Amino acid sequence: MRVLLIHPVHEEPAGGPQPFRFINIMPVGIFSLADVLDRAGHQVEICHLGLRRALDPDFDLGAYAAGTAPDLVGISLHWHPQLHEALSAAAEIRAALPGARVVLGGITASLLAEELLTAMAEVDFVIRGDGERPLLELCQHIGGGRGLEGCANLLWRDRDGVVRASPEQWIAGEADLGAWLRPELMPEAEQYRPPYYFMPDDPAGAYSGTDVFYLVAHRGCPHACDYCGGCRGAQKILRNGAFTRFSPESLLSGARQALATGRDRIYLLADNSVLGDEIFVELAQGLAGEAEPPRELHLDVYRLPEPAALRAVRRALPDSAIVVHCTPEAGSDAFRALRRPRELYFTNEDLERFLRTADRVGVSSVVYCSLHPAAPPAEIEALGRLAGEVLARPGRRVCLSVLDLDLHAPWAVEPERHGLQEVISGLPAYLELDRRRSREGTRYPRDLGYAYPHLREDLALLGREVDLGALDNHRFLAYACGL
Ligand code: B12
Ligand code: SF4
Repeated sequence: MRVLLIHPVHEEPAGGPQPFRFINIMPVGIFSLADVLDRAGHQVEICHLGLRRALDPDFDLGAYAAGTAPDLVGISLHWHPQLHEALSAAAEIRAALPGARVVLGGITASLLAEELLTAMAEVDFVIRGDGERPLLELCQHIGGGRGLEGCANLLWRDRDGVVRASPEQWIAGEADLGAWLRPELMPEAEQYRPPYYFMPDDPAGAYSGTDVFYLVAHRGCPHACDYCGGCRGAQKILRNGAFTRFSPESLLSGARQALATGRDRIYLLADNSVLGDEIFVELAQGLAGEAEPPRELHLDVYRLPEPAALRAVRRALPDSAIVVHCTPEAGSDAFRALRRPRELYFTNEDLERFLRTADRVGVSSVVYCSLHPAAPPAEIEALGRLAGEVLARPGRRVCLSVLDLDLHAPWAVEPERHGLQEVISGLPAYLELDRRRSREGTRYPRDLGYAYPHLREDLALLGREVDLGALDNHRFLAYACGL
């Protein structure tokens, strides 16, 4: 069977108020899906729609699909800013190739599955949660060898238009995973080295410019940070709350696959509050054995790691740049205690101690903060102060962002508890948010999905405290400049 897996990106048009491309990084699991299908004998191809269009401005998805004639088209809808493009892609496929079945997957598709199937005739199926075995079973169904009820994690419309869900919720274990990278299953893989955001002046060049390869040490999350749509509440729906850890060997094999294709900046995101700091040390020590270790190793930590772990990572890879990414979110200890769960909490003093250790050991750091919609002025000032203090020493960066309202995030589920008055919910509201953005650009205060009435004042305050030019969050700057 022929399967085409499509990754749509969010495009804010050139000439619009805030032209940029976003969601350029594919879900890390997409190669795993493709690999599992390939090993089962199916013909699979991954198509990164943004990259294809950047390489060939005349690329026509419908004509391409009609030419390659896939039996099944899988569209990744992991991040909600992909909604508009994902559904446009589904419509183009349906118009060009009415016989092909269209399945959506990823976090956003999973959380909006019933609504998507009810409202969108061009979507035949949604796979909720992990996709490896369910996609394989869906291929068997299309080939005539399996009933829909027998495909795990699947939702579909029956003849009367009623949405049905298969009874089995399947959760991937480590043994079920495919490869972290299969470049030969993606024709444009060589050029797939995308940055986070970029302006569309030179899309082809921008897509080829970054060699970061992402590894995630687990699936699932037991925590509940206020803004997070992948928190334990969402994980209950996605994976029945299961937490699956990947072994250091698996992560090392992913890193090796990336290094073998010249991607020499490895980024590991790991919940070290569950897995321990050893996960970072083990990867670094494993990479030390490589003929050409990575140029950079980025470690995205859930809680601040112990100094001994930092030193061990540094010792293992003396010639690589090591960058630790940590997330205090809030500027003050008191406000942080409201935003981050207890098990991930640390004080500003802890943070400063950690950053000084990192400075001493020769490890760079990136510190992430975000503006909370209901932050009182004192908290905004504290955030500015914290950013200023972090930036006072070389080798450190601050990433300051304004967050969208993500589906099933704690502050979307219980807005009042988080000081929010108006929040959007449901497919039509997210579609409208996404569509309006693509047409008009994002305009404060209401285009993030919730009311954020004080933003102008907040930004002015922040501008006084820190040099905005020193902050590296493209999107934040784009918003700020657009005011
Ligand atoms: C790791 C991570 C990242 C990493 C790596 C992401 C990646 N490449 O996958 C980095 C740091 C790059 C990242 C970036 C962002 N992230 Co993030 N990230 C996560 C995190 C913590 C874990 C994701 C994960 O482990 N997935 C599990 C992996 C192994 O599997 P998978 O890739 O999801 O794929 C499986 C299934 O989803 C499914 N599937 C996926 N696609 C498809 C397609 C088809 C057809 C099918 C059938 C199945 C299927 O099958 C796969 C295999 O089983 C989640 C929070 C959480 N706990 O879930 C947030 C999260 C996914 N991120 C989020 C956000 C908002 C972002 C950013 C937009 C942040 C920003 N403002 O910049 C960017 C987007 C960057 C981009 N795409 O260009 C949100 C998404 C909310 C939403 N509903 O839209 C989450 C939920 C956190 C939050 N803030 O709420 N992120
Ligand atoms: S932001 Fe918090 S809730 Fe979300 S994945 Fe990370 S630790 Fe889990």
